[in-house]
Amino acid sequence: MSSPSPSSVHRAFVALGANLEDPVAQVRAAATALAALPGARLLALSSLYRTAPVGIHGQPDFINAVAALDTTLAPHELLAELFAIEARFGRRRDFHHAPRTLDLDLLLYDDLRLDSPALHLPHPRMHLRAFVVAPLVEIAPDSRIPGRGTAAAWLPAVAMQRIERLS
Ligand code: PH2
Ligand code: MG
Ligand code: MG
Repeated sequence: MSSPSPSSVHRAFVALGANLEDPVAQVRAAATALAALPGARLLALSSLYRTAPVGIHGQPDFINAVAALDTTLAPHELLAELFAIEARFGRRRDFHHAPRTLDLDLLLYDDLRLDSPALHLPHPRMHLRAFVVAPLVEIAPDSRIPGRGTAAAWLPAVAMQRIERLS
């Protein structure tokens, strides 16, 4: 079988997160930036969620959401575009888990499993984070995480994490 042509369309899911400088506005503007990406089409954006920081202490709550995209970009090309948007939003990488104006994480790319130095697919911790699983299930109730079953099956495992859907 031949490999897929580079211009074929792929389904990607991206996590959006911010906890600095009007995070609701940051996440809304980031969704607009995703919609404007050449080579990608924004299919769906979840509700915005206010979430307790996971794995870090003493930081403000986050605003999180998940976006679904159709894209002709290859995984590393899409990742580069996400980093470019983060940079435009003033993201600084002062230290691991530093508070951020905007974090864009590539969660899923079709059913691809990939481990390269810069990119791991599916995102290795996505199934353990209510701030990813809940918005993902909202926009794609049947979505599957390669190697981990359905996203919805992970909801009970993350039920103790504080998350509030904004109206
Ligand atoms: N991102 C992290 C670590 N912890 N917690 C919440 N609630 N939301 C995030 O986006 C988040 C986090 C690393 O990127
Ligand atoms: Mg992240
Ligand atoms: Mg990130």
